[in-house]
Amino acid sequence: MRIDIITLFPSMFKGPFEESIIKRAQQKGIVEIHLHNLRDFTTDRHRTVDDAPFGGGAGMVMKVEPIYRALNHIKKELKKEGKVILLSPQGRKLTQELVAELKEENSLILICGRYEGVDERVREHLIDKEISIGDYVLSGGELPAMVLVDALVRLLPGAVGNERSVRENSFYRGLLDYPQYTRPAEFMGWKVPEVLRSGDHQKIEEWRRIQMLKRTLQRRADLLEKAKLTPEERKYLEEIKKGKIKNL
Ligand code: 9WO
Repeated sequence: MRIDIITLFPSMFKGPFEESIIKRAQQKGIVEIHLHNLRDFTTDRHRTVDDAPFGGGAGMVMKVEPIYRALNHIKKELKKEGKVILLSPQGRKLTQELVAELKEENSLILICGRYEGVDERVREHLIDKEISIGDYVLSGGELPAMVLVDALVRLLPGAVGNERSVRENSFYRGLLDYPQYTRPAEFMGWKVPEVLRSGDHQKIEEWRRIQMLKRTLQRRADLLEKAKLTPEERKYLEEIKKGKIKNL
């Protein structure tokens, strides 16, 4: 997959993209990430990327022309059309489901906003999707773009060992993780649940399933409405709700 990112701050991406999984995925050729400085697509002497809003008001708005020129430049480099995505608080909420949809694309072009926002004509004419990572005010779309790339790269074949599949699968199905422990078995008198040290893999599997359901019910009951549960899990969930299962 090829990902092009249009930003006023390309160096913000250096740290996160040059470590760990994203770094390795690039080295392996699983993902090709190209950063583009929006300022390089201006034509005036002052390299202007923003201007005052029509109609007045405080703050500045990102101009449409440099974004248009950046997109044209990138599209010439691409063999196939790329999906153009604006990171914005007004977009569709990023979920694991949406990430899984995006991983099917050959090429994505991400636009990071700054200032008070972008000229509406960018939305009207230049983009295919608008994505938000959540409802909070940020300074720009760069961190959201990094979040999207991180979530996406993990799903590309070969980017992560297959060890991830079971647990991320549980998240994908709409459930929270089960509790995890590692050595030592006792620290400061705090013990690891006996069942995990029993070596009984069937019991352990059942315990984890119940923990996932209990946690999701207690902390994120909203997830259960959409969760894909097996008939057995539905039965467990009913028993948990009735208070029949006490093992948390
Ligand atoms: C400004 C504002 C003013 C009044 C009421 C609500 C408001 N929200 C914002 C706002 O979010 N402004 C953006 C901040 C303007 C463009 C730069 N900023 C930004 C945030 N770019 N991208 C994001 C973002 C946030 C979450 N997910 C994806 C992108």
